[in-house]
Amino acid sequence: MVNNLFSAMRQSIVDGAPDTALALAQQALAAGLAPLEAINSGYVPGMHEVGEQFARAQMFLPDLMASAEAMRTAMAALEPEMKKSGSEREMAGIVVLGTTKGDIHEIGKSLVGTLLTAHGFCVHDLGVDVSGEKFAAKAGELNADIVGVSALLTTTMRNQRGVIESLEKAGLRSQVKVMVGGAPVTRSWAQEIGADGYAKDAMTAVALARELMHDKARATQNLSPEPA
Ligand code: HCB
Repeated sequence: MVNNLFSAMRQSIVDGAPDTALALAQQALAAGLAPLEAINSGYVPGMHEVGEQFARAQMFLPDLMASAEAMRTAMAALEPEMKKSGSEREMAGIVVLGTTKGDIHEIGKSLVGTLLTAHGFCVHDLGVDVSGEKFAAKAGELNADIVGVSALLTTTMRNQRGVIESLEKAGLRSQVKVMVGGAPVTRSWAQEIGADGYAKDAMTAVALARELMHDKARATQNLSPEPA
């Protein structure tokens, strides 16, 4: 039965049908299904299908936009449930998040933000089309622990390197960890540009953010003077 629900969710995204996507999200919540499972097993496969059809010219930009709208509607219904647990926990770290300059894809980045919040991180989402300078300015202002940079286009991936350079210029690189993600991004790309980590999806981003916080804590302990 749950597989039928996932398959209907997937189809609602392919059809670009926000009303159906919303009704299915509400059905999932009423049935006690974990929101992240609905997203990962229902809606995200729909997005992948849409991307493939777009690449084969079987779908066009307006279709892509309708699918994105359906995805946003479903996420808006599921997000409050996902965020609930975060408010009761100790703050896990400060994250500045955004999609890099020239890129307006926001769905994946926002999902990462929602899950980080749900796991106790304090997330400042700068939105989309964000310059390296803006990332660095906000990271400095908030004394951020982590900067998360999303890129969905092969042309905008290189701006992730620009964010790291902006952090270096602002003298913040040693205190701010950088994690990168987005469909075309890989672990080897992350290494090439000098990022501290790569996450393939939102749950991996949470695990990575925790790991980066441990690294930061270890580095601080090693720097603190020996007790007299
Ligand atoms: Co867009 N688009 N798009 N698009 N789009 C892609 C990305 C293509 C791959 C589709 C294709 O051709 N197969 C393609 C890019 C090809 C390439 O560069 N090699 C493409 C193109 C070409 C374009 C335009 C250029 C089309 C045009 O205008 N001709 C244009 C670019 C506009 C711009 O940015 N300047 C464009 C526009 C659009 C919209 C506006 C219609 C819409 C976005 C709407 C919105 O976000 N509000 C859109 C969409 C929806 C897509 C696809 C179909 C889905 C993206 C998505 O939301 N995926 C996408 C196809 C695809 O990616 N397979 C297609 C679902 C989320 C959950 O996954 O990968 O974004 P995610 O995020 C994951 C993961 O990567 C990781 O965690 C997330 C959650 O699990 N993660 C991070 C992401 N960021 C992270 C940061 C971290 O620190 C850590 C982890």
